[in-house]
Amino acid sequence: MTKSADLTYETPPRVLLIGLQDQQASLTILEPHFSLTYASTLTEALGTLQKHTVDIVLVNFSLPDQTGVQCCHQLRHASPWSHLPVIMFGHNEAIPQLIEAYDRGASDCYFTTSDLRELINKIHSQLTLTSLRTALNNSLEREEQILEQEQQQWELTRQANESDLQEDKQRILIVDDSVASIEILDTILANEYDLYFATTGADALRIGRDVRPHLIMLDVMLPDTDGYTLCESFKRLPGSEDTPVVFVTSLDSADDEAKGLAAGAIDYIVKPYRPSIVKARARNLLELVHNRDLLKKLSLTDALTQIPNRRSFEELFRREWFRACRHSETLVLMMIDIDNFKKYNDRYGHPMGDQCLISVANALYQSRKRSTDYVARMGGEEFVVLLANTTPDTARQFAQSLIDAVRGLNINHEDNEGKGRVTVSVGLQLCRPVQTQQREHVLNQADEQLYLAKSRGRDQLAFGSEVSQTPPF
Ligand code: GH3
Ligand code: MG
Ligand code: MG
Repeated sequence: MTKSADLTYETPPRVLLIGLQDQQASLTILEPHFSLTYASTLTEALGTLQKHTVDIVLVNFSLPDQTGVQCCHQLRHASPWSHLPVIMFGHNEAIPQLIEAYDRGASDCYFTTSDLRELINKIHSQLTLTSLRTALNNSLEREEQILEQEQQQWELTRQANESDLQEDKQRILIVDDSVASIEILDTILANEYDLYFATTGADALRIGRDVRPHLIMLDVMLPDTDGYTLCESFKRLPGSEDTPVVFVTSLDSADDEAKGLAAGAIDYIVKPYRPSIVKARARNLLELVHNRDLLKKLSLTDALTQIPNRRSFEELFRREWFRACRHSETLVLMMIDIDNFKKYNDRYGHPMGDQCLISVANALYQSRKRSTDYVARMGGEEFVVLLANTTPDTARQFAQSLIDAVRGLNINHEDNEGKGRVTVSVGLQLCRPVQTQQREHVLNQADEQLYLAKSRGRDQLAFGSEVSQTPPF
């Protein structure tokens, strides 16, 4: 079934009718609208589905070897056809099975007491719904691809930032098929930078992925590709999108330069090299990269505790929410708040309060178990934890381990309701996100749970779960 822009069908939608041969005479009314194929049992229907594309299925409530409702249920679980809309078809006696039919995955039901034109309308409605759903899924898929790239980039940047802390030299990838050119650049730059060399486009991409250079110097002419294409490939390589590329080449026409810049290059150096110019340009560009990366890192890190900040959380929450919707996975949010922290500040002073915040942040951060477990400081003495695809038991254990970790710090707190040390309360909300739901709602629910934990005496967990219905498609 393909639909043209004016929403009329270019080819008639294909309807598979199961167990409806005896209705064939009356169902001729469908023929001007749809292309019909009959099967007498589910087995025969599955055979047809293997060979032909079908847009919608009609199932008789009574079949020779099983009930129509059973057949519908099995179709719903018969991947790759589980997405096909199923309309149940029956006489009046089948009406009591209506609820069961919907429970078992029927999209709609038609009873012969109604005009057959209603059946035509029902089929059209289901087909429209299906095409809308497909369009929605496609756009969700596209958005997910973008988010996944963002996620990869985020991870790579984080790893790179961590490894950069231990390294003092920035990395430059030099791509040139001329060994003489490579040697010249080596002489000019080797003292100040870590240099990596590639003589083909394929090698350059591989090294680029492994080494994550801070700067790429590209020759325009290479044996297996040209520099412009390679530059575009680097711009698509996760983690390299923002790495500056400089063309180094003996081509010196204005056209070449324009082409290089259009491909995403940031600068253009013409051979033969003047060492002072190459050095100055490399230094300027690398300083730019360094400052940009630092800024990005600072903007996502909490200044006091050095763990991710609220902005970082909001970025991640958006992504994880989307992923959970897409895969019908659970998401766990925890709001964590230090107990009687105002009194801690009052007794021990603000600087000690800051030290306490740092220790608690570290304890929470170190409690992460999987690479996807996420901890951030929301602000003040409040933290947030996000766990993807987690069972209630694991979530509960995780929350308890956070409470224990903070208790285990044994930070003296005389005014904490007799507990003697610093403690936290945790409000946990487990959900199964759906696209139609506001994600802020779950944050509020976790906050409500936190309020409960506080009111029940602090230093404890309050657990909320609102696992929404899985959508029927
Ligand atoms: P509860 O157990 O109900 O959470 O009581 P509480 O005293 O912890 O909560 P309240 O919201 O009344 O007080 C929070 C305190 O956290 C007040 C504020 O001075 C302190 N605080 C927030 N941010 C910082 C910070 O960055 N450093 C320090 N030292 N204190 C902070
Ligand atoms: Mg608070
Ligand atoms: Mg508090």
